[in-house]
Amino acid sequence: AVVAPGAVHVPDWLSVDRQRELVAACRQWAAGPVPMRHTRMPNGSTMSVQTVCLGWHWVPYRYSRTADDVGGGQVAEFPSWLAELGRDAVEAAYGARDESYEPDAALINFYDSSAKMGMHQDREEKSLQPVVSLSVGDSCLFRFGNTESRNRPWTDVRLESGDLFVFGDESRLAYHGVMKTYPGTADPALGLEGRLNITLRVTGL
Ligand code: MD5
Ligand code: FE
Repeated sequence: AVVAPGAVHVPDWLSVDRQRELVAACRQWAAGPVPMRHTRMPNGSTMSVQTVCLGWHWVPYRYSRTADDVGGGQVAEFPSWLAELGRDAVEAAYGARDESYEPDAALINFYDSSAKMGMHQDREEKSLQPVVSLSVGDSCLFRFGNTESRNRPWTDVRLESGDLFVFGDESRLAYHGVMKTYPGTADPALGLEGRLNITLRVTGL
């Protein structure tokens, strides 16, 4: 479904086997070299979501190669199979393959039953290439807003395990957030309590 120009929701895109593989990969990434953690905001608060990054480490509001907020370790490399999955995702959403799409950063977000993410834009990337978003585990209420402000109008979309969302073109700089998750809605076969979201980005750095 096209939610807005360049914003395409593809429900049930990942097979359960693929989702299980992603859960296993996220478990490994969460263990290090940089551990998954609650990102600290400039005002001293911490995000309710827990995050681990590949390729480039994100802290508000920049990317770095080392995780200076958690010991300065080297960020894990961005695997080539994940870039290939990103090209498959862009093709599924837009109907055309772009071999030049080369994501170089991934943010893996983990939502426990009370985690959410306020309305924000993703503007640290110097490239306006599309962002690929993959959801695994509990469903959530995702709010897709506009490019002007974090206020209305917005479209609420329930994202379920296996769903793909691609944000490009005019939607790349739209405000968006995760209002809540629906605890206990994950397929028991995933062995995951909570929600994982994997975003693939082109930093342009
Ligand atoms: C999530 N993650 O479910 C969301 C979904 C984040 C984040 O927002 O920054 O880690 S990704 C949705 C997204 C990404 C980039 C652009 C746009 C939406 N957009 O233009 O709407 O954890
Ligand atoms: Fe975002």
